[in-house]
Amino acid sequence: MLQFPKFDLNETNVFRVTNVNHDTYQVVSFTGESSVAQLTGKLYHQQQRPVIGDYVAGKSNADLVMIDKLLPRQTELKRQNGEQIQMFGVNIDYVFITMALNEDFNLNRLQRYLTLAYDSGATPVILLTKADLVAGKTDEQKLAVDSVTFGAVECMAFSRTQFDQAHRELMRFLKPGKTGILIGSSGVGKSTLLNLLLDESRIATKAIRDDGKGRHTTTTRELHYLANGAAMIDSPGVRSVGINADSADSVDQVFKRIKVLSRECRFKDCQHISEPGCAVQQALKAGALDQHVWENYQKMIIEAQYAGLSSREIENAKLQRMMGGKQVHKQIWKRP
Ligand SMILES: Nc1nc2c(ncn2[C@@H]2O[C@H](COP(=O)(O)OP(=O)(O)OP(=O)(O)O)[C@@H](O)[C@H]2O)c(=O)[nH]1
Ligand SMILES: [Mg+2]
Ligand SMILES: [Zn+2]
Repeated sequence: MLQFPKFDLNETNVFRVTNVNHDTYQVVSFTGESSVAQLTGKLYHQQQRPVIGDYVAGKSNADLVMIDKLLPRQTELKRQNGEQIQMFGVNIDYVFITMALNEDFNLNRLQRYLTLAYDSGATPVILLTKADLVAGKTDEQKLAVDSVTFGAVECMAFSRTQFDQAHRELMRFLKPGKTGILIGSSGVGKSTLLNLLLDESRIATKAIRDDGKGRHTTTTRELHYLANGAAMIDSPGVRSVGINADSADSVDQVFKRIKVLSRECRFKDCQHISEPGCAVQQALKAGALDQHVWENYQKMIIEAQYAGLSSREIENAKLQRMMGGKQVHKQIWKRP
């Protein structure tokens, strides 16, 4: 039996949304049984749509649940992208901000995640992963985190070899009826942690790329119930936190030098990855362009491109980028 909040309804008519795919939903009843669900015509014509973590009222009809009402939300984890609002999930108690201690470690980004979490009404918890990759530096990095949070946010560091400890620490929060969400960059180990809590490898994880970047293995948000009746939402790696759609231009302003450099590239549509005659790569090798400036530039461009898109559009854009990336590589290999 799952512990749903009390609503003024027969509990057999209350469901929780665990997955959203266009107009089709996956819901779970308080008995833990999951079904496919759709909206009734009446609800469909209203503006609001259920999102992951929502409690809804509906009637079970054969194998299909017809949702006719959205029930009040306790918390909403969202961000504003220009005019659009992107929902990460609702009715969340704990936002597990997941950040790896290696290249991913970034206090500015952490601060933006903390703002999102506080705005949502949920409690943030900071999970620092991959401690094994930064041996000896962990304590120093934890102090740096405390300087941002004034010590007011629980922060714990794990590594692959300390999964028992990670499990124990996370279960302190994930009591029956509680809901958490894992957010953070791609490849920081969100799905790895959730698998640990589910005691089985239900969710795909993938080794990160040689350049230390994640591969965007998780592409949809999904709510999973643990054996004890707590819930955890796994989400795809977040590209940006709070960057405005019109910042694509200002990014170019800040890094004007790179634009100037890229005019010298042999190919007009050079991606500056491994194309021959790439002026950006040459400048990097020669030390004329700082590797950090370059990495920040790439990140910000990608973030700015995704800003203003809905979560579905972002996922599509990500997929296209990944496929596009592969094609670029193939073309290069084919060149004599
Ligand atoms: N060295 C090390 N590797 C880890 C640790 N935790 C996870 N990994 C590895 O990091 C890689 C990425 O992990 P995932 O769990 O797929 O990352 P994710 O955050 O879910 O990534 P997306 O789904 O792309 O957002 C996997 O190869 C994991 O085995 C850790 O503590 N130390
Ligand atoms: Mg994942
Ligand atoms: Zn180039």
